[in-house]
Amino acid sequence: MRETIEKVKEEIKKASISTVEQLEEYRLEFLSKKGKVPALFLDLKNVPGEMKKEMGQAINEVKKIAQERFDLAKGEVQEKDSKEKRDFVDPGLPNIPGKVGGRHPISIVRDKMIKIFERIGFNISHGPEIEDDWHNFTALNFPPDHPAREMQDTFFIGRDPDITLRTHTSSVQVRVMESEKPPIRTLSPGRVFRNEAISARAHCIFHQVEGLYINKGVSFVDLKQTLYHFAREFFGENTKIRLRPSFFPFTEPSAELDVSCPFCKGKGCKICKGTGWVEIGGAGMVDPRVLRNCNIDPDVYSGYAFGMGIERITMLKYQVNDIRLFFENDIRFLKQFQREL
Ligand code: FA5
Repeated sequence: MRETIEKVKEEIKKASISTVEQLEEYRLEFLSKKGKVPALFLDLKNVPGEMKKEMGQAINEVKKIAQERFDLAKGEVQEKDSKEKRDFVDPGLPNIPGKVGGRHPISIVRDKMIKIFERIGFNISHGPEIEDDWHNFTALNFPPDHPAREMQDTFFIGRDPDITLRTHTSSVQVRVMESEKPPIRTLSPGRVFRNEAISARAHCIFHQVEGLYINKGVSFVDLKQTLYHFAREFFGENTKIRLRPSFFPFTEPSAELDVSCPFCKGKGCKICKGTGWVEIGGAGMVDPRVLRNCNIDPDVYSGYAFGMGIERITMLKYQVNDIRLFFENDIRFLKQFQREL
């Protein structure tokens, strides 16, 4: 009997249990009702009375070892098995369609605008978003302390009143005129900043597209024709434009640019507040003082400039009723433009 007990004990120790199947084989061989450990208990009845106690203890010891070995192996095997299941990749499974990002509506509209102007000979120029007073105001004929500066509430960088975040892309006009000789025909898209209360129609960060054409004999007719061309290309061929007299220190004469409402086709609706027209920007003939500030002789050259708000144009194009949606990056909003190019 003693030998049998020792033999079973050895077998228990040597049994290899590294898979779920081996664990089950082990359980059947040693612990199940017909297993080797319960069999030892059955054999106990054949042991002479005086040996029973000692043999009983030895068998209980084997049972304890067998159970401990089983519990330990069970933990290890189950952990290994679930890791294998987790790591398993079935190469035959169908592909999960990946999520592809789309372009932001402001970028889509900016690029549409660029394409329209590039086709009629405009090149693209850029300037810094952090500007000095000269390029943002003074060269553009805003005299120091002139109330016109308050038209565009300014963010200053630190305490230096000379360094600002540009309030409009007209600052790029100045940079281009300072560095290039006419003829100049350039478009400057970019981000601008104004210390304004945020509402559904206005933001403190927005985008503009500036246009500038300087040459000999440029007139208001050229300006009007260019804006008309843009409006028809962008909003559709039946679009009309309207230039309302206005004031900008850097253009003379100056005008606000309206397009016929793309929704009601000029009949009057909620979007255009019943007027049939919506404003998209400002424009005018470059003031001779601005040309002189940039070393261009106003007796030889003349030019026009215009500046349009990209957010406002995008809102009209896609019927977006709140400008804040462009900055919130809500995926449900942005997804709607995914198929646009
Ligand atoms: C200007 O910024 C002039 N620099 C435009 C210009 C350029 C006139 C060249 C003449 C010659 P204005 O402040 O009106 O003008 O802004 C132009 C356009 O920017 C507006 O028509 C509007 O479409 C947009 N815009 C202005 N303020 C905001 C704002 N807070 N949020 C969103 N869009 C705005």
